[in-house]
Amino acid sequence: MATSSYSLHYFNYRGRAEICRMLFAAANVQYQDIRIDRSEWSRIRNRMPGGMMPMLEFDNKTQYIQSMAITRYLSREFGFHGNTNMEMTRVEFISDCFNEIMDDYMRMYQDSSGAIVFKKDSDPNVARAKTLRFETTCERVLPFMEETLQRFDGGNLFFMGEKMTMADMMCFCALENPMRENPALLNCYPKLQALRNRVMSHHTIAPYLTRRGMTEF
Ligand SMILES: N[C@@H](CCC(=O)N[C@@H](CS)C(=O)NCC(=O)O)C(=O)O
Repeated sequence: MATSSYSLHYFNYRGRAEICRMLFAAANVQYQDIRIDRSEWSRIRNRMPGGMMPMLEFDNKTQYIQSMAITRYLSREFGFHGNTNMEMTRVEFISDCFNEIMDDYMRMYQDSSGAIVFKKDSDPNVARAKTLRFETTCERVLPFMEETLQRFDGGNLFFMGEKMTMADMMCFCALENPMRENPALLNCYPKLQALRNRVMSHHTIAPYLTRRGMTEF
């Protein structure tokens, strides 16, 4: 188990940082959850590696960015990854599939420079093109994920069987906002729907979901 002290830097949103917060909760590991106000961001951006967040800082010295790199790191540290190279590849391809949905969802709320503005583009053609891209990704990824889950012991457990991994938590996080916008999104994917319920009621995640503050994104 890691002995580092961690601070996670992101906006006051769930967004791309929520998977990391869930991993900390699932592992019961303390960290500083630093939430940057949008009004402070232009002042801080130049000091942030790569000018983006989330960023995970270790022991007040080492700083890493890229949400999925951080997610994989925490999953390996805390035991929410696979045990073998093959298992890890399964966990990662599933997580990356859900991250594609996350990427295309977030893109709908970014401006032309890539900055997150948390509203859809004012040009309806641009907004429509981004929405179409997001919907196309969902139509491609979700049936494949349903099938991937089902092929493993009938899909009535987690993606890796008895043990919850980052892949299951990504299924929960990446679909949180899309499902708030379209509650019927998983109607054709009962195994994924049930999996999300298993994540939500997991003994480490349920108390976290109750105590976390809900944000729009
Ligand atoms: N691929 C990166 C994307 C990171 C990213 O786009 N972060 C956004 C917030 S979700 C950001 O920091 N944007 C800077 C800005 O809005 O100016 C990751 O997964 O971490």
